Amino acid sequence: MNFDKIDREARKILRRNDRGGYTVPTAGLYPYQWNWDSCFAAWGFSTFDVKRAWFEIHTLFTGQWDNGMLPHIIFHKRADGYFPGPDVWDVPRVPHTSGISQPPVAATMIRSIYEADKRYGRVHMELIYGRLVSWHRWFIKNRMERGMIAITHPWESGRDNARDWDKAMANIDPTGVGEYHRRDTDHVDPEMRPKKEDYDRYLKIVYHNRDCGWNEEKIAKTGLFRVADVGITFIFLRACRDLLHIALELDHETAEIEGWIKDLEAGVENHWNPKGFYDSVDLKTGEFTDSLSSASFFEWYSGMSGDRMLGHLNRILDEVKFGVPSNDPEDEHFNPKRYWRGPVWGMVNTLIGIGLDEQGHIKTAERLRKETQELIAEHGFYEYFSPLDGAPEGGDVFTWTAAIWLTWAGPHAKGRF
Ligand code: 2M8
Repeated sequence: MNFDKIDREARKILRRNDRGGYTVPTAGLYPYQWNWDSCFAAWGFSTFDVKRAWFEIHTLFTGQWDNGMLPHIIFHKRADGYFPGPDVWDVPRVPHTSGISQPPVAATMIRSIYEADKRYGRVHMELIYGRLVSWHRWFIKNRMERGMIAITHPWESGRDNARDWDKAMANIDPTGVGEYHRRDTDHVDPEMRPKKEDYDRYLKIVYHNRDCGWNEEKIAKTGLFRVADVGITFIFLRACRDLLHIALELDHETAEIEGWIKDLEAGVENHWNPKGFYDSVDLKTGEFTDSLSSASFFEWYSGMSGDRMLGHLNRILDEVKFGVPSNDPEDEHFNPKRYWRGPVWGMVNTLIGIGLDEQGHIKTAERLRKETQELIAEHGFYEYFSPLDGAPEGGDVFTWTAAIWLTWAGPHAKGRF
């Protein structure tokens, strides 16, 4: 295997998906700047072009709202081929954005980019710090419930059609969404994408929240979907720890962030499903979602050290050829092809693997890293892969897959933040 060639290919993909200051996840299927994809892109760039990495971050934050929210898509310039575009979201600001957020990996990635070159990064870190804090405050003010972080749309989780949302989605009546033309299935095999019944509900929630004027208080009272996402709680807890680290480094006040960390650490307990795993909670019904997804394995990445998910992780790794599937293979709805209901995602493995490594589970972390390396080296820089045979799925020439090759999965990667 010519790993140098694959390294070069990964760098080329980041350059190729660069639209002048921001990186698209992949041409065609996702032609705009996505929040967490962009953070992974910046982290990837930081391995060979730290200036470009910071540029990505600043461009992302041009989309930040006055209330601190960092949207999940920034529509810098009009592009064909994606639905729902800026007209559907109807957010009255420039650059146009969507009206919801995404997993807050930014503080963690930015810390790493800063550490790649502190001399160059110092002034950028100072500039971006306040913006990061205001995004974190937005989560605390609008989304924290019992120490867990709520999402108001499945797209905010980044795991769009995960099993976690099935019960909550079934409670939404999709009547009235009308006709629309999905563009994703023009690019990718429909078997690998969410179903129409999911899209109807995705749109119903967007229309409702848009009719609330994207007002978080109104959405909290009348919203159709409100689930405490175990993935976001873990990711946010980790991000708060990294934000604290940055605050100390820059000599800023830390009490507020320390308070958030304490509340989140307590909140993690509310994600513990007595059936024996970390789970999301439907805040409208108070019920656990009863689904064991890959997000439950962010336990270590979040900095919690209970090893409570270790048994399930070892079991699942033995049940599939390539870990970690986005859904438990023993679940009756497990589907190795359909998006977030079974396939393996390289960036998810990265977060899980880094957490495992940090907490001393070196062998398991290495196993996961090698499996991810093999997936990419054998099949290419795809969006996701089958956990059963590694078959490539979704979009090709994918930004975050290239980024994590350079930062974690590839043989020349540092393998940590
Ligand atoms: C997927 O989500 C978008 C909506 O945000 C979509 O399917 O249209 C998810 O995998 C999400 O996590 C990701 O950020 C995005 C772009 O890669 O695609």
